[in-house]
Amino acid sequence: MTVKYGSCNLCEAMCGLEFTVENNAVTSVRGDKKDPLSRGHICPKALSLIDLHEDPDRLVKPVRRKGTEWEQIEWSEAYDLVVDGLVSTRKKYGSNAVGIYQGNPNVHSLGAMTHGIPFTSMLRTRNRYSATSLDQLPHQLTNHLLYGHQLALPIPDIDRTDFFLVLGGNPMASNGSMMTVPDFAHRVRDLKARGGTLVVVDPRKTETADVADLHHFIRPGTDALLLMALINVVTDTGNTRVAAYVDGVEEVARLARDFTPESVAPVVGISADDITSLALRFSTAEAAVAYGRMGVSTQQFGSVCQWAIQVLNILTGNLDRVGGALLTDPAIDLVEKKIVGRGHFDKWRSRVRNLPEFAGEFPSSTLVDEMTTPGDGQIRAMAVLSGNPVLSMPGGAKLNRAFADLDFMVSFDFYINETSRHADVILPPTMALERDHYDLIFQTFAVRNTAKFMPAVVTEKKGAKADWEIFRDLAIRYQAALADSAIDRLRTRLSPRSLMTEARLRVSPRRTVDLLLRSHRKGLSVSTLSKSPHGTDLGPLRPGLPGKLRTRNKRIQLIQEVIVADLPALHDVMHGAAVATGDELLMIGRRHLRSNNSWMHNAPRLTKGKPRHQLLAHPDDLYARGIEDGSVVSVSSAAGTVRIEVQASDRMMPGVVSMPHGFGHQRQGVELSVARTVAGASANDVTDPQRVDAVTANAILNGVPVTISPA
Ligand SMILES: Nc1nc2c(c(=O)[nH]1)N[C@H]1C(S)=C(S)[C@@H](COP(=O)(O)OP(=O)(O)OC[C@H]3O[C@@H](n4cnc5c(=O)[nH]c(N)nc54)[C@H](O)[C@@H]3O)O[C@H]1N2
Ligand SMILES: Nc1nc2c(c(=O)[nH]1)N[C@H]1C(S)=C(S)[C@@H](COP(=O)(O)OP(=O)(O)OC[C@H]3O[C@@H](n4cnc5c(=O)[nH]c(N)nc54)[C@H](O)[C@@H]3O)O[C@H]1N2
Ligand code: SF4
Ligand SMILES: [Mo]
Repeated sequence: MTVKYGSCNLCEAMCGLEFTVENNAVTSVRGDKKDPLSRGHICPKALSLIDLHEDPDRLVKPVRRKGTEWEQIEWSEAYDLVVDGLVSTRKKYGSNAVGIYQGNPNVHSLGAMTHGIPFTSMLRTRNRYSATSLDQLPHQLTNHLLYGHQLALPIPDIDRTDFFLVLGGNPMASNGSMMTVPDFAHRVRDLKARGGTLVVVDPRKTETADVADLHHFIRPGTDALLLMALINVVTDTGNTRVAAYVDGVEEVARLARDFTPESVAPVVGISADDITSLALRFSTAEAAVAYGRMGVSTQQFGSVCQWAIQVLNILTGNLDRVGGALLTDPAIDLVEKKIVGRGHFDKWRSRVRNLPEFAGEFPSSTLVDEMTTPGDGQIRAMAVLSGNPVLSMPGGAKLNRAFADLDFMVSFDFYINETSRHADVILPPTMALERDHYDLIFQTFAVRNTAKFMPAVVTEKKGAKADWEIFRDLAIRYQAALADSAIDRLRTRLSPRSLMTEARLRVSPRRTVDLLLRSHRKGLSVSTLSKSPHGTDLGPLRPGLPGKLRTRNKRIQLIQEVIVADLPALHDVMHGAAVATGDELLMIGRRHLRSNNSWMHNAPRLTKGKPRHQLLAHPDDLYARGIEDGSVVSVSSAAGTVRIEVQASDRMMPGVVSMPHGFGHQRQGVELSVARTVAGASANDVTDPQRVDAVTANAILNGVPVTISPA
């Protein structure tokens, strides 16, 4: 028996783990008390890493679909099929005919970061989609506009703040997002012990609201009005302390002038007095920070919300302040060292709906259009990398049909899920415990600077391959297959460019991390980090502006035309443009500690106990519709209808219902290897791909008008 240390990669919290390993099998998982960031915290999902490793349904070798049957094949045969499918589509219809979706787990896998990106770049398609536009795109655009880099995200200094305002996030369940914060509960306890305050704004009284000092219900989709009113009070009362490198303060005050607490109150559902008091408490606190997550990003005014949150922090002098919001100093600094580009916006537009790209990706809400609308540039083949768009994207039912109609499809996944079941070939990588890990992305968003390299905890199952090996092998074959003749192939292979690419692809993720560490910080390497298996503490967040700004003039311009252009629509909402009418309710989403997006529903440790998929609704809303608690209801929107059990909950704001996403595995009676036993419907059969954030076209997953009736 040996004890090994590492980190969990299932969510953004990066909890340190202690594993007991016997005969190449993990027998127990505990929180690592010596991890400088997570300090022993874990959640139930960490234990399910064992379930995942042992799961008999998990694919270890590639499979090929024959109608509705699956046949296990060798890696080389699988590669040939995939390369042939992708290359022949490209040669026949052009490179944009191949679409790519990169799902959430990509950012949690080192190999996908180091080797997946070079592979997908090789496909040279503009039809790139990812979870970004179902999630944090408004954050990335705001970072890009205000701070000059899509990943330059100021992180709440939760360990030292006096006043923490959380809008549309539920870190008690999600363990933080765009803010890596393991052990949120203890950090809040410490905040309160030093006399600090946590305020939560959410249409549901969440687990985070339960530990807050104050919770305000808000009508879904109206946070931008609340934020503009907060800015209104702050500028009106002169409670500002603005840094010398900020431009546009007066214009912001002018833009906020109409959005008085009194004008927005009836629409947002928070009284004018409460709004004023919130603004005053926020702006007079020694250090305060506003933070907004899924609930305010994936809604009608997602971009205005994320911009306004930054503006509020900036105007009150809380950007770059200890206890405010600070840019991080990760050991591998993706921003400073330009490993990730600064991003670009609206350089080109999508074919069917004319929607803007961001950083080379189109909004996921239009993937279904690009797949189903005939014409030059229509997507005929898809590569889905660790994702499940049929359950994760608005318009899931239509997407389901669109995937079935493709000429070719490959999924990189270790499960046959609702999406990969349409693939011609599924390429399964090894899972978390079997591969080296260094968190390139979430170190950038963490509430404390730390670094950890985790060597694989167990050796991989026989015949399995790590994701980076799969991308390497495919990329090398793909490059060769693009050539038209044998002589051409030889010439391509021997060209300096492809030799270089090939050499780069052959460098393992471990070696890549080592090179990056060495070139970034004196004294750091994989070998030095390995000497501190619990992780290396690099200290609390530090101020560093304007030096850390990536804007060209090293200043922050608050007034951004693309954002300001959406304010007239916000005015209309304030002046009565219907948020919901008549019998309509507004549907929002939620997450649960024991559930992880669209997967892990077959991990016995997680799925046992009470069901968690139900539609939550206020008892008065059920009573008014003659619906009984526990009965099955139809939930309908302009986009579709599902049937789901309803649960009465006085923790819901009246007029609002909540349905978690990632359920609805039993589609059309198909046998999948995931979650045969978990009930529920897919929220994304109800969300509408036609309704998007006007600025970025980010998906609207919260504040979806629905009607419900007894089924
Ligand atoms: N209605 C609604 N829809 C939503 C959301 C919402 O709140 N409401 N949330 C959105 C958000 S924030 C996100 S991030 C997306 C998530 O949605 P997706 O991007 O589709 O990601 P997951 O649901 O996490 O799908 C993960 C798939 O990746 C596989 N996988 C896991 N680990 C690995 C790995 O290491 N390698 C490979 N190759 N595969 C792996 C799993 O088996 C699973 O099939 O959903 C979005 N959709
Ligand atoms: N256990 C668990 N943890 C996870 C995940 C998971 O699936 N399970 N997924 C991970 C991923 S991919 C992500 S992106 C993060 C998300 O992390 P969070 O954003 O913290 O998680 P959510 O539960 O989606 O919280 C969104 C909150 O917004 C509220 N809300 C909805 N509409 C509105 C609105 O209009 N205004 C306001 N103010 N609030 C609103 C909802 O009620 C909900 O409480 O979690 C990550 N962590
Ligand atoms: S909170 Fe849970 S899932 Fe997230 S990293 Fe920690 S143990 Fe893993
Ligand atoms: Mo996400």
